Amino acid sequence: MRGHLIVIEGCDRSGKSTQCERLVTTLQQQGRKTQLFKFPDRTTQTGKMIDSYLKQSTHMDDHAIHLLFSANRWEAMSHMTSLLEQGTTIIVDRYAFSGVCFSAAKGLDFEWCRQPDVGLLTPDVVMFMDLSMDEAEKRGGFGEERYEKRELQLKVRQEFQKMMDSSWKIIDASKSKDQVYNDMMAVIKSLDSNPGPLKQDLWK
Ligand code: DGP
Repeated sequence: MRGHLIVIEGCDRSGKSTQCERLVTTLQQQGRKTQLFKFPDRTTQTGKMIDSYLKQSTHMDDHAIHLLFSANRWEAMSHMTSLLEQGTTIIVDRYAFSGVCFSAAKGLDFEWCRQPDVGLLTPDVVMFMDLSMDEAEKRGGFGEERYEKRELQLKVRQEFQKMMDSSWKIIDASKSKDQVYNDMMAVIKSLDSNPGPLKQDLWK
């Protein structure tokens, strides 16, 4: 039986990466083959270019960097497909939804932003970690990276709200770490244990 593809989305500072790591550890301890993927994956060639852009050491046209973020996702698809088909569950820390919302928040056309990611693997579930901007800022504020600014993050939040549909699971990320973790585990437990064929038809 194939593994589940579980996508975790949210604005910066919502606790995504911490929770993703804990979920992967728990699932592995429960004896379930599980792997974490994170986008952007800063270790690949495209990822290194993205990293340098985010750290503000290089400038790039907004469209060009969007295509690079998308390429960074595409280059992981065959590896992800074979893992899922071999029964490994994958937790993904950010996916194409972040891609569209960040670039649209910068002013690029929403439909244009979706196009390069059309045909990616379709997740079995998307969890959105919801946190108000005030709460996010209380958690130590934003750092030095290019997108870590209040005004842009507010726009990203609005774009996420436009994009989400009734299939998304909204997680209240203002709760305690343990409560958030329990809510996310409950979503994972509720997934169909026999998820049917893998689909590579995002947004088709
Ligand atoms: P992280 O390593 O999770 O902090 O993500 C780095 C930043 O990149 C974060 O602010 C969100 C942003 N981001 C992720 N994917 C995309 C994308 O496809 N396009 C754009 N423009 N930004 C993205």
